[in-house]
Amino acid sequence: MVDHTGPKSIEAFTEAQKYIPGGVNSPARAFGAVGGNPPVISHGKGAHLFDLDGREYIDYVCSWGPLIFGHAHPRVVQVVQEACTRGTSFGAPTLAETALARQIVQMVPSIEMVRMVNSGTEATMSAVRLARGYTGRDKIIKFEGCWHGHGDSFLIKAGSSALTLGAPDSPGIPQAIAALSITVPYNDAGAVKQALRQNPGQIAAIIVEPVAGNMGTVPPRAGFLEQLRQLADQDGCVLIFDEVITGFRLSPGGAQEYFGVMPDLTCLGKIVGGGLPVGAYGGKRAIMENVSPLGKKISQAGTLSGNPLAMSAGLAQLQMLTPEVYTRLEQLSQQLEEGMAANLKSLGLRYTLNRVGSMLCMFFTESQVVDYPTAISADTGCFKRYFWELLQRGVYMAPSQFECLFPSAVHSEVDVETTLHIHYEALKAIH
Ligand code: KE4
Repeated sequence: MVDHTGPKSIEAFTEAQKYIPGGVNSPARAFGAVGGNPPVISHGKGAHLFDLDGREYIDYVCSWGPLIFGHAHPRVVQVVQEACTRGTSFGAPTLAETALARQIVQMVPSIEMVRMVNSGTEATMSAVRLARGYTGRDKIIKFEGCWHGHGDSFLIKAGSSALTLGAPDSPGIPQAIAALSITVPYNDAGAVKQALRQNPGQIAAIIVEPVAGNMGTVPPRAGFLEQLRQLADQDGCVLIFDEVITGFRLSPGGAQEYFGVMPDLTCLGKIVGGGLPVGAYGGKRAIMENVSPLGKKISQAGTLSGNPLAMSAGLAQLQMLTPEVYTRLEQLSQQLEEGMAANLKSLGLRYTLNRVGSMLCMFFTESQVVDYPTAISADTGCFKRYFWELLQRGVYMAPSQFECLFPSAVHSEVDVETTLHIHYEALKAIH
């Protein structure tokens, strides 16, 4: 693999590594899975990114999902600039946080009350603590291949058999905490039923990505989400939808509106912040009214939670999400999927393409990808070569086989046509 990254990026990344572990503030950006040096970005505009060496890319990472209207959208820039002039943070109530909370409650069908935090990780950590405090139970059920951020309870891999209690998936996670997380296969409601039966009255919550976006794109099987709803009702545990990716992306009301299945709690991030640091968790009033300072006073706090700049960016972005935007997103995403399928066919390749709305992923495997084992059957060596062929031709996607492509509402027809041409050339170059 030849490292095509320009000299200014390499110099800057080398400097970054002197002060920041791995030169990055999140390991996903370190290019570990694809090798080489990441381009260091100078700026973005619309659907395009520009690196320090002046190279231009069509961007399908879009900051890992938040930028559904692309980079530096004029409306978002304007409201943040205006908010800045009134002060950047107060640590006191402001109209901006009520406005965003109201917008979320109006858009996300199951959310009656919502609390702002600063990241998706904070949202999922807080939602699990709330479920534990509300039910008085300690264990959680999560799914193999789903990512809920870096909270201790989530960095747990499936035990020896899928139903045994978890083992830490990172140093620094005490076994005592790992033992409280049960990891089962995605799309396997039977395994959930068995785990609930083996832990009667002990499960506080089932937490799931309603469409998995962290093992590539993996849709829920027909009926899977409905079965989780039934099982949670029968058991009395809390059903948490981690909609950090799917929220506001699949529809104004996220996956829960798209599939018509209502969780008890929802975790949000990414799009809700308009590119600034925002997470949120919300749901049934009866549950949320136990978040400190109310009811059982279940703790969650944060100096910059509800920050007025972030609130203004998030509100501006959500208010632009009209039905026409989703029509356009669907058109662009369908065009991408169909074009990629046509390229595969003309090259005699049979790789798997999964798509739900504007979340899509091409897996370097011919198997159907329905869960973690089938996702990791993909040839990551092939992906690595494909990734660099795309990047050097000007298409910027996540440096991992196990992420999604995120088209935005501002990708143009020309962007899509150019992408499909480059997709064809990249596949041809590696076969
Ligand atoms: P953050 O703490 O990164 O804002 O959100 C954590 C999180 C929670 N839930 C889901 C479904 C998520 O996808 C994420 C974060 N996603 C990753 C990659 N898909 C962000 C990239 C990164 O970690 O840098």
